[in-house]
Amino acid sequence: MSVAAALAAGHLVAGFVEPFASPFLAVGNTAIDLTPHPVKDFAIRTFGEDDKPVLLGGMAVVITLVAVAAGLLSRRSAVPGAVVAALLGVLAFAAVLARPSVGSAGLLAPVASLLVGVGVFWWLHSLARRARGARTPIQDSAPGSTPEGASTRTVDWDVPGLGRRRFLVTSTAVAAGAGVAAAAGQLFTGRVDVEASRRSIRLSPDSLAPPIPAGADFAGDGTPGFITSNADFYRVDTALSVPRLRAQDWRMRIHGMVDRELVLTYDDLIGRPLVEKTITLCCVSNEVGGPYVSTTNFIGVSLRDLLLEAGVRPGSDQLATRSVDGWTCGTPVEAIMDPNSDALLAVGMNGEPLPVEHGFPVRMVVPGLYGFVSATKWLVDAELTTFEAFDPYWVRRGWAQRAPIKTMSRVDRPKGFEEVPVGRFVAAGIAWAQHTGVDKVEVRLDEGPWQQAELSTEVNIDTWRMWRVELDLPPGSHTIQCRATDRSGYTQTDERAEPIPDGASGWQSIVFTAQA
Ligand SMILES: Nc1nc2c(c(=O)[nH]1)N[C@H]1C(S)=C(S)[C@@H](COP(=O)(O)O)O[C@H]1N2
Ligand SMILES: [Mo]
Repeated sequence: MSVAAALAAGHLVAGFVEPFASPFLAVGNTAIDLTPHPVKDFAIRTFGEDDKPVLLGGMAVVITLVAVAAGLLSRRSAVPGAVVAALLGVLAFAAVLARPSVGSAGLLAPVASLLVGVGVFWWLHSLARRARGARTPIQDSAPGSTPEGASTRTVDWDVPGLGRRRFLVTSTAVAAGAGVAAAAGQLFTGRVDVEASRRSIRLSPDSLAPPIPAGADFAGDGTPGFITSNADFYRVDTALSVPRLRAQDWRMRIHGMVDRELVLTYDDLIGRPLVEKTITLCCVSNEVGGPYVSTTNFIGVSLRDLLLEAGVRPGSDQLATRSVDGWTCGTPVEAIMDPNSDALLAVGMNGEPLPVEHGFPVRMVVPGLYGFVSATKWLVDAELTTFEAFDPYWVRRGWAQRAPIKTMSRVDRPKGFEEVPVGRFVAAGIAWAQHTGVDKVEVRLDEGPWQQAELSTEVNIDTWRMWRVELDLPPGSHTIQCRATDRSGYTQTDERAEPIPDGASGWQSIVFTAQA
């Protein structure tokens, strides 16, 4: 009970001072940062976008078990329980301290947790002891005689007594209070009305992306629609609580190896020429055949123009960017300065301001590079530096410094183990080779000859392209495979690689059955 009160108190105080200082979330975030990569990968694979609720739920279970164990240990003396409450408090303090984005006011939250935890525990414990050990004098001697003369009996747990009732009432009240405090903390965390800030923004790009031509997808044959809706766009990040940054509070500094530092406000940014570009974004954690690839119309400002204005000093080869929650990313300067690159500081997706979980108010996008080296969400800082001098978040955890998206293709129809009718069957899927362009996709059935698939109308070389092919299926079990060739003449390798360090490779194989 006291641990719940402690966490709730911390969450409440954090709600007031700094959302990222919530001890519960800080422990969760630190757990994410310290998780060895294979485990994190497993979590993303197994739980997909539910990985965060699963983590928080798991933490709640572990904390409850620790609290129950401490309670059992404390039946005789308050010391073990108080020590556990204090240790949890110190752990929370350390976790909050380890968050790169929490200011000193934020430290109030775990301190509140620690004090409330130990205090409430001590208080409830003394009530419980009084309840159990209450000595009821039995009036077998005259009133006024000395207590030593009175025989006593102990009121046990199973004897309803005033003390016990008081203990139960008090701990129930503490539980209810903890619930209210946690809810209030959640409410105050949400007090920064980021949705109102989003709603007040109207983006009118100076140049629109060309309309998506009919024939850009084969959705009727099982591919995704060409443009992914904002709600369906894949989401990958390390943020347990989505950062809430209002556009009017947003500032970004471009500094480091530059001739002139720039500080931008949101109004400065959207006052510049706004362009709309259709771009396919992809995550390095995407397995062969995986879902972490989506396409949208990003609206933003040319990052190249901004860097030209700041003046990149010779020798700087990495742009290190940082999000408001402390995540970092390193992007090759040459990929941004390439005159054909559509590297953006993006403010919108599909005509709307960025959804909060996709980086509102401002994120980065560089076509052709995996998201972890290019797509910083909730962006607040950009420093021109070198690959030699700075390792960002994922590089410190064993991932590649440079990570261009690998030429890849995926089968969307048939699904694995699907049963389809024999005879004429249209298989379909997608392929991507951002910034190079897809030249052809080939498909083979049961390791037979490669057959060239029909490609959808190309939108631009930074987006995915759909394919479909007509097959004649004999009855029985089949395997279908696909491979893409890009405009550089490179054909997707069949060599299998794990996502770490620089992206998965290999041909997808789908096993399915044709039935008469
Ligand atoms: N602040 C922040 N930005 C981030 C990340 C993150 O963890 N934190 N993850 C990156 C990764 S790995 C990818 S693939 C893309 C995903 O962007 P999306 O969630 O909008 O699809 O965001 C990138 N930007
Ligand atoms: Mo990613």
